[in-house]
Amino acid sequence: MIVTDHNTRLSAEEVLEHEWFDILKDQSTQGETSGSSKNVLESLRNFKCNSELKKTCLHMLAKMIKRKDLKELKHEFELIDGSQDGYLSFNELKQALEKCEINISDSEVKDIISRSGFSNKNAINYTEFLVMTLDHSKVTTEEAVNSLIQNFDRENKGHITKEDIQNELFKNGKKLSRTQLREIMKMHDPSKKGYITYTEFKDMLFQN
Ligand SMILES: [Ca+2]
Repeated sequence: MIVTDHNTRLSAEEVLEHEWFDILKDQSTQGETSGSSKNVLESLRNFKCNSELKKTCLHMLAKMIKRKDLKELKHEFELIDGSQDGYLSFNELKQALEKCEINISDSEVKDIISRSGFSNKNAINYTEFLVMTLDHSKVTTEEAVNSLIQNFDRENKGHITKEDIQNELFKNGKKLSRTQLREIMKMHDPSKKGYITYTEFKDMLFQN
């Protein structure tokens, strides 16, 4: 194209046919043919969250993120979700891990799925995938956490009671048993005041 003589210069069509463009095309599709990124799969593998409250909060925070900021993770999810049904099944996950040469036993793959555990015990949905793979420090911004607190403390009491937690988790698809609720309070209200302060709530989200 930099040849000045128009008789010998390649036309735009000829340029597009040139092998140099084929190399570029190959590079741009390489990610797709080699499967999903190893670090995404490692994040799935390493995800642990013992608190049902924290897990639900991370779900709520993940839903607040703008779609355009999730392009890459959405693509990663689609690469693993071979059947394109919106769920990562045992087989799909195992296949993706094998493609990335991550050696993992069947029971560990099952364990990854059960740890995502929110809606479906046999597969991982997109929001669960986001919770497991997102950089939590980017999700738990001051602004997002304050807005989350407002969701829990709708009456603006200045703290969060177990009823607030029960109601909010229920709205987000999680029906807590009495034992689960007791465990949450035990974990996040260690001084047994009967409520969780904003500081305790933030500590829960900011700590790993
Ligand atoms: Ca699927």
